[in-house]
Amino acid sequence: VLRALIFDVDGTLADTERDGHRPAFNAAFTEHGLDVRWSVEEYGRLLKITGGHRRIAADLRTRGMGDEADEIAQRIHTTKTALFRESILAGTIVARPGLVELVESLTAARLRVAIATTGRRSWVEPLVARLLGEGIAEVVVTGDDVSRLKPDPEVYRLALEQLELPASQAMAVEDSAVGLAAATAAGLATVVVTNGYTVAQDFTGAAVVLAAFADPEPLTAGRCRDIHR
Ligand code: XBP
Ligand code: MG
Repeated sequence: VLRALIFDVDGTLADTERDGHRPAFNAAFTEHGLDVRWSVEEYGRLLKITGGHRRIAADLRTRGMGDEADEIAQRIHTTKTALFRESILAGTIVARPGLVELVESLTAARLRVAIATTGRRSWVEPLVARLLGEGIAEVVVTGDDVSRLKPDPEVYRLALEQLELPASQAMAVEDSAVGLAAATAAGLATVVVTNGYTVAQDFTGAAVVLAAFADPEPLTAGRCRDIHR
């Protein structure tokens, strides 16, 4: 039986990569006096590297920076995290269409809701509270809580542990191939809801691949149970 849905955040709850992270990374580069600007195309490629700090460090290394890349990346990422948190508190990030209705359907059907993301807790918590409602996600596991980021399954294993459920009683909701790999390695069936950045990726092994939460028919608790069976 299905007891819980574990949601990814970036690209799944909202189009955060497009509307929030990329502009915040670019603003942080400027603030630190670096002549780096990630285009949509370039950022799409860089998304394979999970974790903002690792993403910056990898890019700085391809620009010829050596040992100092990690430390500079850390500083830029601290600025980026603060900027992104501010934009969340200002209300600039909105839920993907159909997400709020899905979550309402889940809580009405007494299905539990959890979060498993590689993002940082300082912005994840206010964003999740804002999009889903305060206290709706009973478990929130972030990049601060694990030592290995997706595609490693650690974040999903920790979420299951905190839910006190076996993988067979939960399902993941993801937007990317990296996230699908993490959830699958934790033993979870996975619903993939693609977005502009991920639509062309390979989702072999997903329980179902959808282009939207609400289109052509709404994803509901009942449909989640059918997919899980
Ligand atoms: C998202 C990430 C994160 C964000 C940036 O992956 O990899 O690193 O892009 O957030 P997923 P931070 O959707 O699989 O969780 O800067 O806080 O890392
Ligand atoms: Mg994602």
